[in-house]
Amino acid sequence: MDTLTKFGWTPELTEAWAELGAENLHPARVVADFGTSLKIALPDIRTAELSGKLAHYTNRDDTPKVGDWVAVQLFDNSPAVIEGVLRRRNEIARKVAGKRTTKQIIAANIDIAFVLLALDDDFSVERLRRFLYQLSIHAIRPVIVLNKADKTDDLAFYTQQLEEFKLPTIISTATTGSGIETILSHIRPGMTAILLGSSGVGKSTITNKLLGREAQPTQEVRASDSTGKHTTVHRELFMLPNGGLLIDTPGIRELQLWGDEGDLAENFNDIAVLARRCKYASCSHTTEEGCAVQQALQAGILSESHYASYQKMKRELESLKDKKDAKARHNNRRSSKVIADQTKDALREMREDI
Ligand SMILES: Nc1nc2c(ncn2[C@@H]2O[C@H](COP(=O)(O)OP(=O)(O)OP(=O)(O)O)[C@@H](O)[C@H]2O)c(=O)[nH]1
Ligand SMILES: [Zn+2]
Repeated sequence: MDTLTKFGWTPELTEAWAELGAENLHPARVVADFGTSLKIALPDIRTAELSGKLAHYTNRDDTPKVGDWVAVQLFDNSPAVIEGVLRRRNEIARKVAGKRTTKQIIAANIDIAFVLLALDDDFSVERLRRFLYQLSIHAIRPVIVLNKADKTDDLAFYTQQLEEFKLPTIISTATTGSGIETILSHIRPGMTAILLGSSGVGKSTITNKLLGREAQPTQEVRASDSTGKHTTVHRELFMLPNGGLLIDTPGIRELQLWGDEGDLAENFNDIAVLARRCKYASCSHTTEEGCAVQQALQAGILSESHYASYQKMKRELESLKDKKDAKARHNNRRSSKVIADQTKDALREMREDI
C-alpha cells in the first residue's frame, strides 16, 4: 500500500481497508471513468470493470467515481473487476441535469477544488456561489481561478465582485501559462485537486499546462477532429510532475444543487446572522413583520442581488426536498406493493395446497 501513497493513500484508508475485510482483493484508485469501463491505479494503470453487483445498481452512491478508492480482483489476461468502494472522505455532487431527482457524484476524496470562471461572458457570481455551496457540504477547500485574464482591461470590475467571499483568488491566462505556477503552488504531492467550471473556461488548457504535455484535448483541438464533440467527455485524474494529483472534469452547463437547505447558512453567513433577529423563528424573510433580513435590505445594508441569490437557492433546495420526499414515498409504495403482491401469491399457493 506504500506504493499507493503517491496516489493519495492515507493511514485512515489503511483502517477503512481493514474494516472491509477484503481478502484476496487489492486496493486501487479510480483514475478515469468511461462509463462501462474504468482506469485504476494499483499504482500501475490498468483497465477495470464493475462487478455484476455494482453494475446492476448504476447511478447509486456506491458506484465508483474518479477519485474513489476501490477493492479489486485481479486477473492475468482480463480487466480487473471492482468489487467494492471504500468509505469516501468526501464527494462533490450535484443534481443530474434535467428533470430527474437523482444525485450525481462528480468526484470523490478531494483536498482542494479550483473553481474556474472565465473573464468574459462566462463570468457569473451566481454560478460561483452554486459551486461553493456544493463544496461547503463536505468542507472541501475552494480556490477561485479567474482565467482568460487577457480578455479584459478591467480586472477590478471582476475582483471587486468577489471580495465578499474572502477566498484565495488566482488570476490566470492559461494559453500563455500566466498564473499556472500559482495554481501549482496550492497542490502538494499526494494531494488531490479538481478543476471545476462551465464548458470552455479553460480547464483542459490548465490541465495541460500543469502537466507540461497535451494530455487533454482542448476545445480548439477537438473542434478540428472528426468526432464532432467539442467538449471534454470524461473525468480523469492525472499525476502532476510535482507529485500532486489533478482531476479535470467535463464542463458543467447547469449546476443544479444537491443538498439540504440547512447547509445554505454558512454560504450566506450575513443573512444567517440577521435571521436570528427576525421576530418569527420560521421567518421566510419575504413578507413577515419584524423580519431583520427585510429591514437590512431596506436600510441598504444587505445587497439586493445577494439576497436574490439566497432566495433562489433556498427555493431550489426546498423544491428539491419536496421532490426527494415524493420520490421516497413513491419508492415505499412500490416496495409495499411488491410485498403485498408477494403475500397474495403466497396465500394463493397456500389455498391451492389445501
Ligand atoms: N484568450 C484565452 N483563451 C483561452 C484561455 N484559456 C483557454 N482558452 C481557450 O478557450 C477554449 C476552451 O478551453 P478548454 O481548455 O478546452 O476549456 P474546458 O474548460 O476544458 O472546456 P470543456 O472541456 O468543454 O469543459 C480553447 O480554445 C482555449 O484555447 C485564456 O486564458 N485566454
Ligand atoms: Zn426574516
